[in-house]
Amino acid sequence: QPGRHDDLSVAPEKPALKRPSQYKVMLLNDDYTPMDFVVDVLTTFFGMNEEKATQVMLLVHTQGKAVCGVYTRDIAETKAAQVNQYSSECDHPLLCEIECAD
Ligand code: TYC
Repeated sequence: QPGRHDDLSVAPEKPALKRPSQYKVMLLNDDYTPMDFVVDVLTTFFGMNEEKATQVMLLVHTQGKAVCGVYTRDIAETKAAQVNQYSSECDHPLLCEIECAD
């Protein structure tokens, strides 16, 4: 019958589901936060091992910023907020921000 859902002669409907946008959590360089503290943040909040955390910390230190991880919006916002709150509680100026990845 014409108009049936599986009739290929009718235009396909727009898919109901879209892949959620991905967000990069970026760590920013500053002149005051100790390198050890940054490595500690990267292992604690982003599940990196010591070696990976040291690489990313040095990348931020030399380039100004670097990606710590890519997540859906809610998770990226939560990670950045947790890092910013922890740094502020420890009296370090370390900052995280999020950036849409797509
Ligand atoms: N630049 C800092 C220092 O020399 C180290 C640092 C690295 C700070 C990465 C922040 O996101 C950062 N102590």
